[in-house]
Amino acid sequence: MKLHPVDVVENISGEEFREKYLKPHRPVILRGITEKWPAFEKWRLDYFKKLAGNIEVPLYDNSKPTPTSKLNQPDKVMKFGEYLDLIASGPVDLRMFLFNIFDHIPDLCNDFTFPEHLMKGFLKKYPMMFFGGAGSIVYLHYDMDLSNVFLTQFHGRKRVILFDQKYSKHLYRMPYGILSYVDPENPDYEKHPAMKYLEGYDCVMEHGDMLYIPSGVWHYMNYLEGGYALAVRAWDPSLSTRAEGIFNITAMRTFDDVMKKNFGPRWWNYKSRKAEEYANQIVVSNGGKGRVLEPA
Ligand SMILES: O=C(O)CCC(=O)C(=O)O
Repeated sequence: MKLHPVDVVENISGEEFREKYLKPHRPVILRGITEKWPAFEKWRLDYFKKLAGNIEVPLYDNSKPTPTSKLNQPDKVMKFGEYLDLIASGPVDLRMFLFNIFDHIPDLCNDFTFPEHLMKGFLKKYPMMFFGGAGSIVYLHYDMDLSNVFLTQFHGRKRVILFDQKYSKHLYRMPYGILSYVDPENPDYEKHPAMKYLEGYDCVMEHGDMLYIPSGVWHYMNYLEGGYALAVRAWDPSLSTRAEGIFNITAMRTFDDVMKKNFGPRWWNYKSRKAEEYANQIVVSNGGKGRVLEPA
C-alpha cells in the first residue's frame, strides 16, 4: 500500500480548483478560507456547552458492528455538556455524528459560508457537525449520496486517509453498502492481501483546515486530539453521479435494510464472502495468491 501526502493549497482560484482537484477527483486541503469565518474564533467547547449543554446526545464508540448488532444503536447517551468536558479532558473513543446540532442551534449557520467560489450546487439545508474524543476512529466509508464534501476541522488535529472509489474491491467493501472495516493505518496483509495493491492519500487536518473529499472517495479518520468538524456538501456536476447517489440513498439502502431485517447474520455472511471473493480477484490479477475461502 502506498499513501501520498494530500496537497495543501492557499487561496486557490475556482478555475484552478476545478482543473486540478474537482475534475480528477483528487482530495486537497484548502487553507486560508475559514480564517475570516466567525466560527474560526467562536466555535470553542465552552461556546457549544453554553448553547446546548443540557441536550442529551447519542454517542458511538470504536467497536465494529457484528452480524447481529442493531443499526445505529448508540453505545452511550449523555448530556452534550458532559460529553464536551469528556473530550476536553483526554482520550475517549466516543463520537457524535447522528445528531443534528443545527436543529437545536440554527444560528450556527451564520458563523460560516459555503465555498461557492470553488463550485456550485451546495446543499445548504444539510450542513453537519461531527465531534470526537482523542482516539476515536471513523471507519472507512464513502458518502452514499455521492456528493462532494468540504470538511472543516476545528479545535484538535485529525488524521485522514483517503482512497479513490476504484479501490472498493481492494478495501473488502461489503456489497450493497458503503463501509469497509479494514485498517489503513496498520494493514493486515495476511488477512487482507488485496490491500497491498492500494494507493491513496494521507493528511493531518489542523484547526481551520478545509479538506475537499471528492464524491465517492473513501475516507478513514483518526482523531489525534479531541475536536470537531463541519461538513458542507455539494452535488456532483455529473448528472449520472447524482442519479447514482439518489439510487443509493433510496433503492440500495432500502434493499439492504430489508435483507438485514429478514436474513440477519445470513445476509451479513453472504456479503462478507462476496467482499472476500472480489478482493481475491484483485490479488490474483496482480499475480498474487488469493486466500482460500471457507466453504459457504
Ligand atoms: O469528521 C468526522 O468525524 C467524520 C466526517 C465524515 O466522515 C464525513 O463527512 O463523511
